[in-house]
Amino acid sequence: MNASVLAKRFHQDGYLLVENFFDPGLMRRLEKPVLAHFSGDPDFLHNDEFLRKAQTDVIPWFPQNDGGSDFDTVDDDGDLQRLTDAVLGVGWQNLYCMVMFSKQGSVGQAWHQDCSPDDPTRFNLNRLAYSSDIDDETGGQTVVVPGSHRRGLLPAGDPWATFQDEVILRPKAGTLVFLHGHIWHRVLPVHGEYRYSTNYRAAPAGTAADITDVCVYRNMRYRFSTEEVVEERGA
Ligand SMILES: O=C(O)CCC(=O)C(=O)O
Ligand SMILES: [Fe+2]
Repeated sequence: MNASVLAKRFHQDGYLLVENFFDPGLMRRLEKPVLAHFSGDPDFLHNDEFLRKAQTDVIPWFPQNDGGSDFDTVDDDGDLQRLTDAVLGVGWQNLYCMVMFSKQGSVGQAWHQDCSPDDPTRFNLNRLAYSSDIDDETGGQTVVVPGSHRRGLLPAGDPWATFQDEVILRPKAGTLVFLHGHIWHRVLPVHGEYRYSTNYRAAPAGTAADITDVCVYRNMRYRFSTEEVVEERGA
C-alpha cells in the first residue's frame, strides 16, 4: 500500500476504493453478530417524517457499544491507521463505528452529504468495510460524483436523479471505501436479502464531535439529534 499516493487520489476525487484491503475471514466474522442483531428486525430508530422525507431506508447499529471485538480488530488494522494518517493528518479523531443495515426492497439512500459543506475544511471521513459482494444483482451499489466534495452544496432537486458524471461503486467482500463527508453520494435500491456496510467514521483534529448531526439532502437539511428538518430546500 502506498498511503501517500492513495491520500492524494482521495483529496482529488473525494473517495477511494481499495479491493482486498481487509482479511476475508475477519469480514466473514462480522456477518454473524450483524445478522444476530438485526434478525430481531428492530424498529427504525428514526421517526416517520425522516424516513419519508430523506428516503433513507437504513437501520443503524453501533456495535462497539455492545463490546464487539472483531469490530475493534478492524478499527485497529495497521494499514487502515496508516491510510487514515495520510488522509487526515496527525491527531485525527475516531468518531464512531456504525453498521448501516437495509432489508430487501429498501430504496437505499437518496443523494446526500453527511455534513454541511459550508466550511470546506470541516468534514467527516467515512471508512467503509464490506463483508459481502455488492453487484448489480444484489443492488445496494454506492454512487458518488467524483470531485463533488470540492463543488460545495449538493444542489437542491430530485433526491434520486442521475448525475451525468456519477460513478457506481461495487465493493466486494474485503473492499475498503473512503468517502469524504462532502462528496455527493447515494446508495441504490437493495435487491438481495439484505445489505450492510460497516462505517468507521473519523475526522481531522479539532473537528466537532457532532459534525455529522446535520445531513444535507436535496430536499432538506435534517438534524438527527432532535429529529427535525432544519431547512426545507426547494427544487
Ligand atoms: O453504505 C455505503 O456504501 C455508504 C453509506 C453512506 O452514505 C455513508 O457512509 O455515509
Ligand atoms: Fe453518507
